[in-house]
Amino acid sequence: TVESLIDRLHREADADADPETTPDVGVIMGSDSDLDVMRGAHEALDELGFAEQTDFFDAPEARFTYETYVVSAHRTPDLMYAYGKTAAARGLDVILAGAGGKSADLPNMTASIAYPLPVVGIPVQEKSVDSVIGMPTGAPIVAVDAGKSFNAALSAVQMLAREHDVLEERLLEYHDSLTGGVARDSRDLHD
Ligand code: RP5
Repeated sequence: TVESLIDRLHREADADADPETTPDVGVIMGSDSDLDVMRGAHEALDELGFAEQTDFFDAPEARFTYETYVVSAHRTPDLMYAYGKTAAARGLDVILAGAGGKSADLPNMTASIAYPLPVVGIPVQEKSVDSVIGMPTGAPIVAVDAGKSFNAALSAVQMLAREHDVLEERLLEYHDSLTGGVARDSRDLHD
């Protein structure tokens, strides 16, 4: 039930767990129908060596991990509030939040609730863009264009990389792999 999920989040926040073992990135979305778009965030995180952590108290081998939750601003507002409020105490460093529809309120509400933890918002559809990015002055959100969850995850890793040199190296390697691809495409055009 939603109540038991909320209780669990609070227990995890109160556990004072070793930050090395807690998820670093929280991936949340308004509905499981957003998963197709949000999978891009998983792909980027996987690409950069993150592992999915399904049990808060049982970290996988990988040093950097992410967790995934479906949290609806409108169907489960109490869960959204609990997730945002406990995020920092649960050891998260950044949240990726995606939602669709014209009332895509999960990213912007979570950004306000979790402040000052950074939230990167992903409009799942074109019509969700205004809802995600339209924040009042003083209530910030970082946001990407519709559907760009892969880039949202890269932005999140850029934030973490200020603290972790190894992530900076992985981001540079990833960038090199792209430039290599462009160079190859260009060469192929001229062959
Ligand atoms: C939003 O409403 C969700 O983020 C989703 O994109 C959209 C539709 O949700 P479902 O009706 O498919 O569950 O809150």
